[in-house]
Amino acid sequence: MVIEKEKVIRFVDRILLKLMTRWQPAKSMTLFTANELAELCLRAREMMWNEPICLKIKAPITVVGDIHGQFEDLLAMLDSNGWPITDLEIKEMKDAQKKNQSKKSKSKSMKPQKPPRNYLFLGDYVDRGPYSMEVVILLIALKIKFPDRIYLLRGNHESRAVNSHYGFYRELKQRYSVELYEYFQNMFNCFPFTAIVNDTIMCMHGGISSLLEHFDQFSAFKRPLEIPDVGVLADLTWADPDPVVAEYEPSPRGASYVFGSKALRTFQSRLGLQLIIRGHQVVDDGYEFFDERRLVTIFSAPNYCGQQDNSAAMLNVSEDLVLGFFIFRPESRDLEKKNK
Ligand SMILES: [Mn+2]
Repeated sequence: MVIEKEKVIRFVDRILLKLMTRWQPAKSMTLFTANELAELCLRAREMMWNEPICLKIKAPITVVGDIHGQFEDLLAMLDSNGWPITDLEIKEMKDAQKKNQSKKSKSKSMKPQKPPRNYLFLGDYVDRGPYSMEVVILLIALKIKFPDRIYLLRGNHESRAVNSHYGFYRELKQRYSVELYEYFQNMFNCFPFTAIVNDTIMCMHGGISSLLEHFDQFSAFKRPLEIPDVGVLADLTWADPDPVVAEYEPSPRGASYVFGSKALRTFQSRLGLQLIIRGHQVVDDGYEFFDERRLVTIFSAPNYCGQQDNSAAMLNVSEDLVLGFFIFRPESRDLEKKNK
């Protein structure tokens, strides 16, 4: 058992180190085999399946919105806002890999370490951008290594009905195989849908649900599952707030609802919540409040699809629930625009 556990740690470390230190677009097809990626998906699937569908977590936590395959932007944002892994741990991972090649190296501790940041991702890892696969494998490798430092929710794009059309299927088919796409799909079918931070902040990809009256309702859902067309799980992954609506109205997306401030206030008092954090919509500044700060949208793909001029944001929630926004706006793209 101990040997098996060691082997898994080395395996995940190898994948993490490649992504964090050696990945670049030109090398993106030389770093991983289909077998390794399939094994990574299986291990992450087991881990996600063991988590409840509604997570209970504690602040401090950084909440991240849609990434949509923009892997290089994700790396840059983690470099600035802080990784869920310390420099010392990275060094130890590197040393352990060298030991495997029977080289000795002494690890002497360096400067004082910044503590690692804990992360909650709100889904929509895949589709649209060029490197959906790297986004997912980085996040699940971190999850396997540090289950209590990183939490991954499911977005509406982590479903076959959507990602077979908007990029992920094509990316996997071209780069690896349809078989490997199925491993990712089977893993997504086990992801949790929502997280409650310190009993008062509810986080999800899309929005609230008129059908959710008590958190006990989640025990009725059995994974693995596809995202249903209607009901609580469809609302959590698809719904949007709408300032001109009071209660709930059918969504122009053709799935779930849009909800107004009256619906939001009823939902929050029923469940004892003070704030909703969700992603799912592009917002210019990377974050946008709704209804006197009862809800905030976070979007974490800057310059979305190369066509929008939005900043990206990550939301740092402190131990005593103070909100701080990390804003990311790639400078080079500002310059490119100025030059035009
Ligand atoms: Mn979405």
